[in-house]
Amino acid sequence: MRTETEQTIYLKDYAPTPYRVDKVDLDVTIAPETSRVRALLTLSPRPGTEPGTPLVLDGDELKLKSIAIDGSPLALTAYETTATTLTIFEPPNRQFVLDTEVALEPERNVRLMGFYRSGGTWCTQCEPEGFRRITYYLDRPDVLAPFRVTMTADKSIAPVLLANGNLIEAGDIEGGQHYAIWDDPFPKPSYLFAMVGGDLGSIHDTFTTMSGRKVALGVYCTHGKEEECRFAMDSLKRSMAWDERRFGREYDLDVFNIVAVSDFNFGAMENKGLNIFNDKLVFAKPETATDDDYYSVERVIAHEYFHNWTGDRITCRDWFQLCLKEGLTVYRDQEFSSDERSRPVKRIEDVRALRATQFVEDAGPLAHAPRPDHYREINNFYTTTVYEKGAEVVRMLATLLGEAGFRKGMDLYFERHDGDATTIEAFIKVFEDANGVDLQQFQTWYLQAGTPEITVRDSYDAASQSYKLTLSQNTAPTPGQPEKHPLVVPVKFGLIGPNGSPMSWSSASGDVRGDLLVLSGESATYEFKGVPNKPVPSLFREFSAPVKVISSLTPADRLFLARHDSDPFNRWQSLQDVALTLLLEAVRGKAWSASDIDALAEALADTVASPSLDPAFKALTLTLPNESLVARTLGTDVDPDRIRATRLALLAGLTSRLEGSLEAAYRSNIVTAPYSTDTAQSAQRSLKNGALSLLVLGGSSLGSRLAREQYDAATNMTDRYAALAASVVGWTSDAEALLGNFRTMFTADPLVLDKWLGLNAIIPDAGVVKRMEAILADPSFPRNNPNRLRSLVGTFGMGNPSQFARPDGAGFRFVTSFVADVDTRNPQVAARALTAFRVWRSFEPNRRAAAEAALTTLRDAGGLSRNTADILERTLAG
Ligand code: 0A1
Ligand code: ZN
Repeated sequence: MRTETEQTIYLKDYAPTPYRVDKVDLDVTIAPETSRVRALLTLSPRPGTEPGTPLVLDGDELKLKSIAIDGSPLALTAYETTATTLTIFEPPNRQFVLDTEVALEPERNVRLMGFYRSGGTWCTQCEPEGFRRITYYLDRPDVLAPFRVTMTADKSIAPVLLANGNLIEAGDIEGGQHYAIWDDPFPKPSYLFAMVGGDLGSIHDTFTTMSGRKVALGVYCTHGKEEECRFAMDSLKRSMAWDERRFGREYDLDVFNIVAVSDFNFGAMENKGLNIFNDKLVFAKPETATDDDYYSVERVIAHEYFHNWTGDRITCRDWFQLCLKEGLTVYRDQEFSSDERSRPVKRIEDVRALRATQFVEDAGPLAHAPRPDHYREINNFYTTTVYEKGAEVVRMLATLLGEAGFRKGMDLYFERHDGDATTIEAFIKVFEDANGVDLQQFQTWYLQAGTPEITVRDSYDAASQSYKLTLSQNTAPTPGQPEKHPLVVPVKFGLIGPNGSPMSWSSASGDVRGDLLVLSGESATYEFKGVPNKPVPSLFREFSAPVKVISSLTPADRLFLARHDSDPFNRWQSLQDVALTLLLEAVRGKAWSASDIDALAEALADTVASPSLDPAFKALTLTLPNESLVARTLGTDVDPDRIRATRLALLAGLTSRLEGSLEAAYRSNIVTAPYSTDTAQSAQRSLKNGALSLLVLGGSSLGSRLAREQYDAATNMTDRYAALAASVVGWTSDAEALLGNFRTMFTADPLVLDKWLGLNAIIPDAGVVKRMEAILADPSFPRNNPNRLRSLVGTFGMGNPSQFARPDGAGFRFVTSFVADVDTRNPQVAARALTAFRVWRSFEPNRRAAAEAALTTLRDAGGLSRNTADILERTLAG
């Protein structure tokens, strides 16, 4: 039985390695079944290393074939291998070359970490600890070295040989073999290493950087898919131009290649000069990809490209600092998407996703700080807290410092830390130094888990024309962090007068900086003088901080803001809050009055009819709080069936009042022009499909008829999928037949199969578990492909709350049995699927007991991977 202390790694224990790597020279022979990696590592003791200090390299499932130092083979007594290490007892006390050779079996590597084969393509995934599955190494992010890689393979099987950096030599050798030598002059940690060999198609283009250098760009894929890579290539070029414009960042190598592979544990990977992508984030054509798919391709291409500076040129000192590169890079990709498309729409979408994932994580047993201080399994920290909350923290920094101050800090970051493996503290310091401010308290955002709750109180005194706002903050305890400190909370705000216009004031007291209130203590009062009437406050405009707000606004105030606020985010938020309040009241047993529904319906109708609002914004307004949001807001005693019934009743009430406006919105947003991914066109589709979805879910027979017609007539996937999804979520009488038709129409396309699997998983019917069991039991089901597995089981756990949490426990057991099975092959996929249980304690007692029983059965069966055991133990304990 492993113990807590054996497993846990602490930030406070950080120390540099006693040896550094000066140079890496790899010679890789790729061949079916067994490949070989010979590594020549030039190593030196760091200053201060005692002579005779052992050198301990990481290794995982490696077969050592030979070992030598400076050309002399090592005696058996001079070294030792274990399952996870290679130790050289007494390395030379000067620079030396360690020469090892290992044999690998990439075809058998179904964990998809290290060197593996996807389809026919050999590829790698090294972040965070995959390089140790390729060769013995100091596999940690603060060991930086220049790499040179010679790859050799049979030219007929692998005509394409790619690695990081620039290609410096290539040629044929006898016996049908060929080789390529790639050299990466930028010192990098091993997690950024990549190589690819295979028979691939490709498209090529060039980008001329701001200093006039020409960069050769390539996107590689399965033969026949080349045309589907054009949008990815276009996104790459736009990303390169944006990073120059917005952050002054120029690309640094002569080539930038992207490879699409079908088996990949994540979205994509930022290996220096050779990004490897899950093919679902590269391929796009109108018949099989939705507008959302296109935007995901654009966003992830940008994200990985932006890592070249925030991740590769400046990397992390240790894995605790993961959000140094991830939070910052997500912030950068969010800004890119906002600049390329609609800023308010992007913000609303991001906030919705943050609340649906990160707020849930933060409220449950897996809560952790953006920069945690200990972990058992680093793979379990590629979380929404590290990524999305990490981005929110960077966004708050930008809000507090202003655009120019933020840019000054970023410039200093690139100047001061280029080539470093660094920390959150160093990141904060550049903003302090560039702006002459103290950000020590702000840094707490990185160290503290949990979502702060901000309570708002206000009062108006007509006699003195004074308006007072009092804000107080509280963060509930999270696992391992019982005590919380006050945070620096930037509150973008405005005051709105009775006629709906912005109100000004003659003087303000408290920490008011233009349109920003700053809350730093537990509570603060801001007083505005010279305010002629009682205003309605619009707080947290643009969602200026990742907090929950308990406000003093009445439903009438909210409806007023929904009409008059100049901030689109808060207009959207206000109607969501009105709807959420109604849902919560009804779930708690309070009946609605017809006038409550009338008022919400009227506000929605006005929004939809407004000539000045963006159709995509209108579509988001029509998307009312989902079942999970209601459950999360309730927090305890959750009965998902009751929530679902209540929500459907509200939608029915609204739809019966809105049928005319929804039909008008539907008909007036039909796009007749040829399909394009252009923002205006996709906005129209989103409004049309949002109206359709509300009609169907609200039980309108017009809705289901339109859905069926749209499905049949669709010429693009956005419309076809929207019609199908509405029918499935509303479980209309057509749904089953449409699902069958969809399956046959796209049998040959695995990425469309994922859509079908995802829809099967969200069927709101008691038959869903049996149906999924049958799908998984089909011998032709690709049981090792992460996309397929996640589309079915991941979607079920996160997207079908009433069936996942069935009172009989069958939904819970379906997921735990799946986890037990997949864990033996791909622990990362298994561990992630298990995180669906992060909400288990919020259920009412029966369901809670059923969830606990499923989890304890999984634990008692034993034999779990470290990944899955870590999630399981934390989930049960928290
Ligand atoms: N750095 C990547 C994320 C990533 C992490 C682990 C992976 O392998 C299991 C793959 C990718 C990113 O932020 O996109
Ligand atoms: Zn990233």
